Amino acid sequence: MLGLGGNLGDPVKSMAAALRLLDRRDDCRVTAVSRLYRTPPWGKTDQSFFFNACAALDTLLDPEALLDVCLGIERNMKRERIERWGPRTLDIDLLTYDDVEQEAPRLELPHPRMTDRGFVLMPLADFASNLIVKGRTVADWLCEADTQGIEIADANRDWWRSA
Ligand code: PH2
Ligand code: MG
Ligand code: MG
Repeated sequence: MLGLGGNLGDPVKSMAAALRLLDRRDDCRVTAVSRLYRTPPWGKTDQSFFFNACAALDTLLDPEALLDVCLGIERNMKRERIERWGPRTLDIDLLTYDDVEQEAPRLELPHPRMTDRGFVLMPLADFASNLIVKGRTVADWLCEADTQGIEIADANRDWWRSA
């Protein structure tokens, strides 16, 4: 599962382009995409609203190789890593990979903060509410998460094919 987000430039266009790039690869296929959400900034709150979405991927790549592909796409979208949790054109996070649990410094799985972020759990619940993460379903985690201010920006699941 992937989480996508951004709040600089045209984040919806960047997220859509990223999903299309992944889907076009021989070794990846996008199998589900959430609705598109507009979300208040989390962590560092003095920045613009974000757009967020999640996607499911079938891939032949192992987690680290998939991470490299995602970082390459972020770079192509001219993401500049200026400050932690700061503004970004495009952020692609690996949330889960099958049942892999690892604490590798480069890539921790499941994503360590996904279970308390409404902007991840809400889109993920669109297509994976029964997925078990750290012992509980996405729907269960979502019940306890702060989802205040999160709005649906596009309810059409195909938003990424044309944006
Ligand atoms: N990403 C962050 C920090 N804060 N807030 C929202 N609403 N959406 C994000 O994707 C996001 C954030 C760091 O990756
Ligand atoms: Mg992130
Ligand atoms: Mg990231």
